Amino acid sequence: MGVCPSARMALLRDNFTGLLHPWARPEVLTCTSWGAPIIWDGTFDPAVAQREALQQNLTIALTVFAVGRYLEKYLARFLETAEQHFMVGQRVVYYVFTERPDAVPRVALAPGRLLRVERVARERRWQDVSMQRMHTLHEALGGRLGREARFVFCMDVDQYFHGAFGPEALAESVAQLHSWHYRWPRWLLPYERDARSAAALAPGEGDFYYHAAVFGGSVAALRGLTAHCAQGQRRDRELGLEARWHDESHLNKFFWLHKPAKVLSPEFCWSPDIGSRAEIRRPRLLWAPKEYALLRD
Ligand code: 2GW
Ligand code: MN
Repeated sequence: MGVCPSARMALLRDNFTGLLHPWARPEVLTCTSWGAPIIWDGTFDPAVAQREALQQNLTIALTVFAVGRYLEKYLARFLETAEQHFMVGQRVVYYVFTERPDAVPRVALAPGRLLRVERVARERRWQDVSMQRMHTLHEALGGRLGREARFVFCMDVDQYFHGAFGPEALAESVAQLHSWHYRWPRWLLPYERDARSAAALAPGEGDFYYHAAVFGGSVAALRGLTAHCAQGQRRDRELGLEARWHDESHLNKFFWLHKPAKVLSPEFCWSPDIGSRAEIRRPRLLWAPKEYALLRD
């Protein structure tokens, strides 16, 4: 791809890039058509990103929902590996949303890191557990979470950290390339296509297919994102509709309308079922195995 001049300009305005070297990965796309960096291993210097972030004295929040069986099945490993890899050396506050605060595992936290547990109601349908997250996050961002954090990452719990996930990933708004879809032609991407849905993308629309398991940004940007998605979901429900991939469909619509300032390569959230690929050098999050029969009842 070589150097992308507009991306270089965007980088100068972005404090947490860690000196990007888009030319370090000539075999992959390292910059979007609107000039946002797509960060791949080797295109940034983690030490520089770390230093830049420390100078800003940031608090970075990580939100995760663990409702029903997902708590026992996934939460401990998610948090334990986050301690090893997520924003190590920065000030971090975890927000765990669950209907059973007492059952949250006690994970030893490094200095400068704390965990808050927020109680949420348990939805009846699993689709609602997933979709309700946007509304709950919106409220949280308007409250204590929004006051104490400068940047926030929102993640699925059914995954675990496997490599450093540091401040190079920070930006005003951050979207994650979906590991199953990043090589697909645009017309095949699983966007919502029913024009009646708030999440609908018409043929020819859509930049990438983003994975809702990881998104982030400033508090203000995420207030906008969560409001957009929650409202779209509510509107669809009133029409008796539900988007194809639930909250993920609405997220993809949002990022079509409001382009992310930074895009994470599939290395940041990789599915081991895909197997190894030359361009996936160092996965940072890995999808945990699913047992649908056990979990989706
Ligand atoms: C969700 C689906 C079926 C059965 C259970 C659940 C469930 C989800 C649950 O019982 N408890 C729970 O806490 N969750 C939370 O919702 C948890 O944080 C989980 O990671 C998240 C999304 O559900 P998940 O991970 O099962 O969905 P995926 O992996 O198929 O995720 C993609 O598609 C979803 C929408 O269908 C979301 O957009 C998600 O962000 C995407 O990664
Ligand atoms: Mn998931």
